Amino acid sequence: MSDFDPLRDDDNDVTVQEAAPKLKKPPLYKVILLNDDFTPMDFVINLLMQFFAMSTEKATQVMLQIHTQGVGVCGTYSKDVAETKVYIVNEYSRQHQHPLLCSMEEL
Ligand code: TYC
Repeated sequence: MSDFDPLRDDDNDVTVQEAAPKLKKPPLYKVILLNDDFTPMDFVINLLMQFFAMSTEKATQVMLQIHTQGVGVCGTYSKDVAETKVYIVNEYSRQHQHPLLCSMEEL
């Protein structure tokens, strides 16, 4: 004879509530450019247009903001994309013998 009875309530009326799934949004990162005294303004403007898809006007505005404030934001991305942007911008600047520094910060 089988013990299995689908109608038997043998949990002593304990209700188990499932935990809500803990899904956190992945963090975002700001890619930033730092000012220096040597990198030409035109180089920075062209770099912002080429790697951050900015218009001439936007790139000029961001470059001037970095020039006057010391730092400026190029864009906000997932960690992988931000790391790649930082890498290619720093490589590109080194290839052109400019000391321009690109970095990233968690939002
Ligand atoms: N300060 C530089 C100059 O006067 C221009 C510059 C702007 C350099 C932005 C870096 O991230 C930078 N030529």
